Amino acid sequence: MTVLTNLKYYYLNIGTQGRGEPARLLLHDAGVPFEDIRLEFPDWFALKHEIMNDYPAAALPLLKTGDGEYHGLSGPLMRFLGRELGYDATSKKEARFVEQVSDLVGDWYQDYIRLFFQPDQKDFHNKHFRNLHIERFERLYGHHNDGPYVLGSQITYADFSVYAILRQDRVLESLDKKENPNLYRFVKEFEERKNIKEYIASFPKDEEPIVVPLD
Ligand SMILES: N[C@@H](CCC(=O)N[C@@H](CS)C(=O)NCC(=O)O)C(=O)O
Repeated sequence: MTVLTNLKYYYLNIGTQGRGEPARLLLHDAGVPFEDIRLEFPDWFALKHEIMNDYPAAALPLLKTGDGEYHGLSGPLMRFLGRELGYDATSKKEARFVEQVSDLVGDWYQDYIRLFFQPDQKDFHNKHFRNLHIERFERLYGHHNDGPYVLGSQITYADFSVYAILRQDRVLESLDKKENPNLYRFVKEFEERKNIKEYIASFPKDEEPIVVPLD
């Protein structure tokens, strides 16, 4: 817990979109203050070259802790925060399950983020990938029947990532109680968490999808 002071959190300046949002959600839920640094691309490229020796993965999201350590990339970062802040599974078996959920969120982001570069692929994504991901997570959230979180009554770091990707791919807006009861229950409970409720109330009402021009 001691390293989680003077936190600097770096991600691209793209609102609540992209891989940066899960860690923000978790830090808000935990009530841990952090400097939320949102970079334009040129600023990121400058920083990237500055920190490459210490952080050769050199990609975002990135959390710099008060002890000078770099904690980068969404999966490992979320796991780190989970361990440090008490959002991790307690048994090895459950820890494996939570890691699997986290890994599958990464796949969903990978599919979705392609649309930042190829927005014309949206219909293809919706037809071939979006439903596959929704079905996967509906099943995962039904595995521990007591819910509402993916591990049952205990929230873990993966839940923050799942909420963020459901929002990113605009699943929240059309979530149907009958069709996806497990995800529905999760979202309802998650949004009622005190700090989360306050934080998401501050979200911009409508964010245009990100488009990154390729030359
Ligand atoms: N698997 C990594 C992907 C990391 C990644 O590609 N991040 C992008 C932003 S979402 C990035 O930093 N791009 C700029 C760069 O690599 O310089 C994760 O989940 O965090």
